[in-house]
Amino acid sequence: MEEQRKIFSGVLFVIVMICPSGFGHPGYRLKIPNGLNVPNPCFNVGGLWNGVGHNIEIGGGALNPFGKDFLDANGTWTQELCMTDSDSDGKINGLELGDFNCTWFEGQPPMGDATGHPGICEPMDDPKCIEINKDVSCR
Ligand SMILES: [Ca+2]
Repeated sequence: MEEQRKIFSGVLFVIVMICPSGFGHPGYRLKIPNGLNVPNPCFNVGGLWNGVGHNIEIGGGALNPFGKDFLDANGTWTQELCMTDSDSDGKINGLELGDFNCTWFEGQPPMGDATGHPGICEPMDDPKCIEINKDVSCR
């Protein structure tokens, strides 16, 4: 039993070491304005949404529309990505992430605070958002 526990711990350690992904890609979050401070749009949850490009808060799994657009932009905050409304809620990504003039670049403080989530249509109970957010998990 003790031996099994040691083997399990060892396997778990290896998995954790070789799979650093899944927790909101800290490196990617520094490549977008306010990437570490994107509000969680789920009602009655609060806090931050760390997996900014993903459908679940902790990241990993499927990409949300912003994650797909970010990938298409080769993981770079471009003028085009800033001007895009990835989640189709009527607010461009730059507005949601506090880069109101689309002038931010990596390493700079953003112009303002993030006002929304660029990959999740808000408000979430808006009829137009329900279909767009069908893969989003608020658990
Ligand atoms: Ca939007």
